Amino acid sequence: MRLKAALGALASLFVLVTGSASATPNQVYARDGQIGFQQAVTPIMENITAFHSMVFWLIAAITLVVVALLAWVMIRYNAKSNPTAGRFSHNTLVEVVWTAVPVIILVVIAVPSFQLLYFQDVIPESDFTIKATGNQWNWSYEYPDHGGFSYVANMLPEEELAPGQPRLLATDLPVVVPAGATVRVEVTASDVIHNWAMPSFGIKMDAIPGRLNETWFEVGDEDIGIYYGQCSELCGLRHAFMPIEIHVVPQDVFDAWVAAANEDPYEAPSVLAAHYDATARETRLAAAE
Ligand SMILES: [Cu+2]
Repeated sequence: MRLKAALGALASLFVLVTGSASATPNQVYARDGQIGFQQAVTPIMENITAFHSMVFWLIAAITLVVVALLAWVMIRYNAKSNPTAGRFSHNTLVEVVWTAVPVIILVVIAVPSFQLLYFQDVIPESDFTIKATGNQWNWSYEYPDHGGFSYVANMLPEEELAPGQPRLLATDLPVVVPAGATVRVEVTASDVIHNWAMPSFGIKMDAIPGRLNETWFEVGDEDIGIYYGQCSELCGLRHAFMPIEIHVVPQDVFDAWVAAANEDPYEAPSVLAAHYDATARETRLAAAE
């Protein structure tokens, strides 16, 4: 925690010294050398992270107990320190304990595990729906509640990346959603099985031809930014090159983007670029004052 605060202070110092805040909004993807999950920005991912931490400490405790028992047996009961072995073969109390304790531990894990499973599975009342279709090898998206426009999102080749855009993760046409909205996602595929996965949202949903899977997410105002995911089901030659890019933007930017997308979805990203430019200018002005 203290390290995090120190790093935060260092980052703001850097901004002060160089006089420029980052022109691009918060971008979330796995960094080199990163340990642990990506930043959790939905209730589902926050719950997954908490559940993971709980199980992690349980595993750590069990491992320590087993190592201690092994060490005790090896030191105390080896042939040298215990030349005459005991002749008993049962101990009812020990047997009851080593049966009951694992059962209790499993129940302790199962209860929150099922809670989490149902929390992910039951879609709350949503504000709108997005349909994601996996194709060999890109994703197409449809906004049925916003006029029904649709588009195909392809990975940006390395030579077309703008400064700051991550390699193998950025797409030419991102998914755009407003902050604070509960979004239902319908996931399917047109050819083979793909998987629509977004680590920060806690989503990993199979995209299966002829079948409609659904999932949901909600990202709050405090987590406006750009999130990256990848197809997570081995789907063929270019499986590694069909990433998912989601922009969580303020409602007014989303509305402007929807209006533009209804005209021509392939021109709509210019609305986002204009928004980011304006935000960057405001940040620069604020820094200069
Ligand atoms: Cu795929």
